[in-house]
Amino acid sequence: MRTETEHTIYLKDYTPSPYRIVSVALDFRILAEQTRVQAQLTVEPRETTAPGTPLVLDGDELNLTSIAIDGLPLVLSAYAADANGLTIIEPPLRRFVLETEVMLQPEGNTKLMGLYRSSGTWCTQCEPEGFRRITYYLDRPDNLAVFKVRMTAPLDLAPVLLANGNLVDKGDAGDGMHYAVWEDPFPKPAYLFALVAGDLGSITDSFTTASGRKVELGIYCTHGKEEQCLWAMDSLKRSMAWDERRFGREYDLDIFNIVAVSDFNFGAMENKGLNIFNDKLVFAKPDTATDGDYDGIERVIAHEYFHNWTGNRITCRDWFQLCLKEGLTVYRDQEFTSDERSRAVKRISDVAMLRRAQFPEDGGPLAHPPRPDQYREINNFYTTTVYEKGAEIVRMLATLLGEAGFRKGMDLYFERHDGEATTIEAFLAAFADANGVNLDQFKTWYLQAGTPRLSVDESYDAAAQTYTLKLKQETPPTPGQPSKEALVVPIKFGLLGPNGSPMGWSGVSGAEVRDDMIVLDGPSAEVTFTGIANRPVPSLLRGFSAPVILESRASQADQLFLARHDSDPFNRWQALQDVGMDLAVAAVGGTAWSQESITALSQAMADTLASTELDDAFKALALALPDESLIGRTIGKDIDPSAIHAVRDQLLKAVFEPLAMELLAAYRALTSAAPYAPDPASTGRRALRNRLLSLLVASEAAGASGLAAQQYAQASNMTDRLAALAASASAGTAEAPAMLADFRTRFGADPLVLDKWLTVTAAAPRDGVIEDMKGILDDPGFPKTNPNRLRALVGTFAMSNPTQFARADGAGFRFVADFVAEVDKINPQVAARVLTGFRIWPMLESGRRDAAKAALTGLQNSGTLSRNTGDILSRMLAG
Ligand code: B3K
Ligand code: ZN
Repeated sequence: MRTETEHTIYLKDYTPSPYRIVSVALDFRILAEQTRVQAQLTVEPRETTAPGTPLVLDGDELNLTSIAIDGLPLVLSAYAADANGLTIIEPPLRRFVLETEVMLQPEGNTKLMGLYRSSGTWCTQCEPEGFRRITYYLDRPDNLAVFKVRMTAPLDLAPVLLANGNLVDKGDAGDGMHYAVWEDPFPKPAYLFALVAGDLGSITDSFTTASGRKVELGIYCTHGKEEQCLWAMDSLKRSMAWDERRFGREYDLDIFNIVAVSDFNFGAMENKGLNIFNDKLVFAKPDTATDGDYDGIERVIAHEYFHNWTGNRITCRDWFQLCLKEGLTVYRDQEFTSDERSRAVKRISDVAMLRRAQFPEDGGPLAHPPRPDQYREINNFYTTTVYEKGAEIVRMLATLLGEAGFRKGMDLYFERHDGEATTIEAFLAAFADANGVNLDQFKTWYLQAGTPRLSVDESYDAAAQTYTLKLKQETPPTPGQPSKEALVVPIKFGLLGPNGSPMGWSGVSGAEVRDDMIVLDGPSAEVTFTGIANRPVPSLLRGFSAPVILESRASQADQLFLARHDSDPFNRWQALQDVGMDLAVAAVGGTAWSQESITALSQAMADTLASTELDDAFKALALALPDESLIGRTIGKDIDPSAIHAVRDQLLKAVFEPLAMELLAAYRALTSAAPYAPDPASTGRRALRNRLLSLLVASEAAGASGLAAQQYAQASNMTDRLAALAASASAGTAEAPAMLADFRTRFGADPLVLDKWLTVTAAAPRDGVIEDMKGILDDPGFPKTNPNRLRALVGTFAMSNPTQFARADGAGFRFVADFVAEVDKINPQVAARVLTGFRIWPMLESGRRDAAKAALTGLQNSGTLSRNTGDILSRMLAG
């Protein structure tokens, strides 16, 4: 395999730069064909910098057209410049101003990093290393500088000119051109730089901070979409208020702008005062956006806003520390959603997501610690391990320290490090110092990859009235980390008495036990409770208090007891999942289920549905069986996705078909004529109703497929319409093809809704889906440069259609590998991300494993790959 320049960066090699850039003045002259960028960088050597130390600036696909220091042009021998960097051989050993000029072609920038054009709008993406595609710079997060930006552009093409900070000047520049000058008073790393120039509509609002400062808020978008930005604006204002209430953090500039663009490599970007968003995370109206979309918008608007303190005011010293800002900010956005909506439902959804996305990463060839210690391509480390496992680590910190202790730590972190670029060590030190505790062992969570397995054995001694839990933790080896250390695992728990009420104890020994939490900090522990009059049923790892795989040998009877009685809603949900999982795993292994165990699970599902104490959103999550990939991973090796698919289908039928009458009655009772609103109660009602529909369809209950077709046709909002379509397509009902065709015609003109059609198409487990996808991709009108379209189709296929992606004949693997080779030439980030879908390959049965390996090897031999794709591919094959 040939890849672009191969080089590995190590955390241990971190050194501060010998020079600092303290202020930046940028002048952009934007024209239809090209953009000229003039930069004035005020540079200072450090006190320790030796005379003659060169200044080495980063560049990427740049071409230098002029260069001067303190106004004097440099002679050729004084510097070395190429597309990938600029070296000033012997800079002055004092403060000086370096002036450079480069010419950019944003129009042809399909990588969507640096300055590019999306539907005519000029916009930027700089994190992590995109600023070097705009000008030569110290493109590393520990260089903080103040930025002043002047933009000149044609008035007709770009009446709106935005950058970070505050607008300080604007006016006419002659010849149909106009200009604007923006200044950001907060020193920032270059990855937070942003500008936007385009012909955009907007909505405006304002927010008054707790200390009484008025902030002007704006959301910019394609003309005509303004009213679709109202939910995003509402989410922004609630986020601003929440961060004041919960963390005492106020916004710090007079302006906060968001711009929605249609070509974007991921969700959104937290540039200081000028967030840029993938439009799918801004636009919402009831007939084109689902409850899931509304939820995603609220969450990501909050996430990017919260970065203003956790990421921007305090940033990362180097990219190894990425989870310092990402894990922490995900934790903050999770807490926001929990406070705004249902904490239990949020927790269950987040854990389901962690298991679906992060556990397979942590258990496969791409496993890495939340804080990695080496990388070849940093873009490949914006992973669910860094984000979601990173958030779990922060959550454990909060669990161990308690809410007040956690807040003290956060306050000290802000107080100590505001305005700095810092590290995980500094973050942990703030919590340790604020609470007088030692977090040295806790830090291992950041350094060690792999999902720990926590096994539990229990025994009850009736004579002695003691109850003992034997706990053991073990983390399996991961690439580059053959042996693992014991972690600090907070295990929230409760003991349930015979009638389901909490059971107390008179004494406890064997491990640190605080009220409702066992803190396991060694490889194993034996915890004995005394004064226990009856054998209790243990509820362990309540609220999923640590990101581990809990292996308990609980009987089905105990699990169903927990499903009925546990006061912890997470474990009530978990118990039902576990019962379904045990039955599915046994059946795949050839052990047929007993009618008794099926009846017991059906009855528990029926009771859950009928409960007056549980809410609709919770019921929607509880009335489900574990998904196919989770069943596969629980089996752990020699997986045959088709066999799992078949078993899960049978299990669904066995459990839910007997309940068809109840499901249908509940479905009917949940019908509402109220106009669409995205509030938690209405969202929960729709979620449950649509869950019932999908259970009826999947279990092939009489009349169910017609009911879905009817819901599809009569739906008054996208949530209900898409749910009916997805249920029909995934079950392959007779009505599904016509519904799909109708959806395509009805919404084909709206790209974000077209993505939903692409997703449903790509996720269908039926034969023929690969041919259909080829047809779609080969259509000359299909936009191969748009990440949303590509991810909706091929990303969905590789990540969420195990039966077809991992087909025994290898056609799914070959299709994705060919796609990656082609798209890698256009947009390496999209290609590399889709390729990660292969991470399941080592777990597959041997025939499929060989087919996957052949496809990966074929890709390896297909020609030059980008560093992004080459890095994923080599780790995939080595692991
Ligand atoms: N910080 C950005 C992600 C940048 C991804 C670069 N490949 C958005 C976020 O996490 O908030
Ligand atoms: Zn983030």
